Amino acid sequence: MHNMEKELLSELHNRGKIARAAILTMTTLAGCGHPGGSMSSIDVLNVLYSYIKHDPKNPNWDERDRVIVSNGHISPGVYSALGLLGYFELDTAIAQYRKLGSIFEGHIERFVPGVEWTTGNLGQGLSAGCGMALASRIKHIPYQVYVLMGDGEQQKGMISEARRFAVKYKLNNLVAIIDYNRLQINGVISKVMPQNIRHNWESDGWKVLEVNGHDLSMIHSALCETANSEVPILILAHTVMGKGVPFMENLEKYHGSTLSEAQLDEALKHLEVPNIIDEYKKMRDDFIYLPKTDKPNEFSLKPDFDPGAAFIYDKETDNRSAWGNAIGDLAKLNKDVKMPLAMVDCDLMVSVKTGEFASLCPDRFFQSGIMENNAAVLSGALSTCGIQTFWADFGVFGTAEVYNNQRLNDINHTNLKVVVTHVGIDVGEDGRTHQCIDYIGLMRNLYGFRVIVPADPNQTDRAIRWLVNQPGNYLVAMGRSKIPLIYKEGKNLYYGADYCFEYGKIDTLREGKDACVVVCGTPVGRAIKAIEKLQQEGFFVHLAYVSCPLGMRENDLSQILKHDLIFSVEDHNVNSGLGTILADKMVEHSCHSRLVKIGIQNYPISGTSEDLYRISKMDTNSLYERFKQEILAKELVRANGKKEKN
Ligand SMILES: Cc1ncc(C[n+]2csc(CCOP(=O)(O)OP(=O)(O)O)c2C)c(N)n1
Repeated sequence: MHNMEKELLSELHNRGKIARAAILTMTTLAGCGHPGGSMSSIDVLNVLYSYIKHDPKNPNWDERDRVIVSNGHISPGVYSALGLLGYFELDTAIAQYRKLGSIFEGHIERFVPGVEWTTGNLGQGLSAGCGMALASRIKHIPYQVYVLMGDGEQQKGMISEARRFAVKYKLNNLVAIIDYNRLQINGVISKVMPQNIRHNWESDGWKVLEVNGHDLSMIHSALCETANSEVPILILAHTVMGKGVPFMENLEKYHGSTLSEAQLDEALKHLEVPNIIDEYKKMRDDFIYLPKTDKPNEFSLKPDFDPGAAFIYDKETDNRSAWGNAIGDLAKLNKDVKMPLAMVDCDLMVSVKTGEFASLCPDRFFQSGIMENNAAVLSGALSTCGIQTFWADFGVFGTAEVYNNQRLNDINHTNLKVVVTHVGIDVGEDGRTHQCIDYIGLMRNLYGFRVIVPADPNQTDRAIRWLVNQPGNYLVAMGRSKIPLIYKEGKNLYYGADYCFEYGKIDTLREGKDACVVVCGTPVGRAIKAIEKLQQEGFFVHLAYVSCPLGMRENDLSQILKHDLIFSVEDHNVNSGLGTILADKMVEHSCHSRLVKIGIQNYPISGTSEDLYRISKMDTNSLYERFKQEILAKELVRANGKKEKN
């Protein structure tokens, strides 16, 4: 038995009252928010923060224990607990809660000192916890990770992914806590969606401790018990929604509704805390909206890897092999560097070419199985802990399957490098579920993600060697097949030994004045052949390769927009890929040229890549014919115009 000292117990008892008063005041003041779960979990939060190793004056201390609050809607509870510890002024949080421009947003944000992970989409916090717990092991910095969740939240399937991952990797520095108040928005959890929480966790291999989540000593004892466990532990904390104010207790309506000012007065009397809402009102009025300075750099990596020497490919191969070779080489060269490289895989190691990395760095290769949502968030979280983290998967699974997880990574300013293969229609005969034709459109929605689509194995090699030293979130996309190497007209490799990757640079593969073809992705080889065929007939077409569709350099773009006939060629959804981005750019630049968007018009069918490009009219011959037809039509219009003038 671990007895809490009397003094601490009484301090925490008192803190519970003040925190509850703060929760109620800030939610009444804002007229919205989630007081019920905040009050059911505040005792757990207060005891937890009194127990862990942390320093409110140095919130980013490397050795601190991490607390992730997965049920981010209980922000009033989190702000109250952290404010009382001196992470910031509690009065400021109360006054500014949910006000435009304040850091004290409706759901907790990583900008708030003491908040480790922005949450709000339920179910994702345990995976982030897995990532941070792994980081402690990789970096040999001993700390504990605690993840608080709601009980309704347990309905999310993704939590079971994280549970299994934690057990597989023996993350005994990870402790989960559930605020078991038995209510969620629409009522009793057993009616909304029955579940056997204890059984679910135990059957996945977790040890479960049950406590009264309002008994401070009991919570403390349970936390002490987690210290030397062989397996990860769940503390199931039986709590009461709205605990501390009798007229609020056990009512689901207080999940998300606030008290009137009169009710607040009554509640504060019960809590024996003075009501100073008028002072807070004034402070709130005085807070003026200032555009929030997003601080991605604060969370950035400062990588300093040896990028090694380029591997030069002079024989046709696939981009994914070039990626696998490059990351293997980087792993070899950077074995003893301070910042580790890590790789996450989802049961596709052979296809996504991470085998060499896995055998070189078995302790930094993590197999998440067919649990992509978990993989996305855990690798995102890992990447925020000073670890250059790569996650390799098929295109559909690394983007569409986990879109919201990537969105959360983006919001959290992670440093994740997602490397996806089998994009576009170059996926073999797997059919439409596996044809990742929408990744550019999806990633374009995520303001911080950058996308790189290398043209050939040589550019892939150089892009990966460049990428290893970049902070921030990137998606690198490549197809499945062997593709032709890109040559200059003089037959030297375009991306040869003297080539360096530059993000945003548009590569001029061929010069010409009759039209401009802009390509992104695997069809580039076919486009080159089509243009060479036209050249033999005396048509000279400019060919630009866009490897960074979301970051095209303005200067390079102007070289494209000066043409009066522009084609976009890509094996992406024609409604959301490169062509659409180009169309936007043309409008922005008042460019009135004709744009012909060649892309994927509908979900394709199963077939070899060659067949699919043919039926999608992106084989060499179809491209040649389309280019020629448009050039001739343009010339005809011009000739007719001249005649009319004469
Ligand atoms: C993925 C996701 N789905 C739905 C919601 C909307 N939502 C917010 S809180 C909540 C209920 C959560 O219940 P519980 O975990 O028991 O929290 P408590 O009511 O105890 O605060 C729901 C459905 C959400 N935030 N995230």
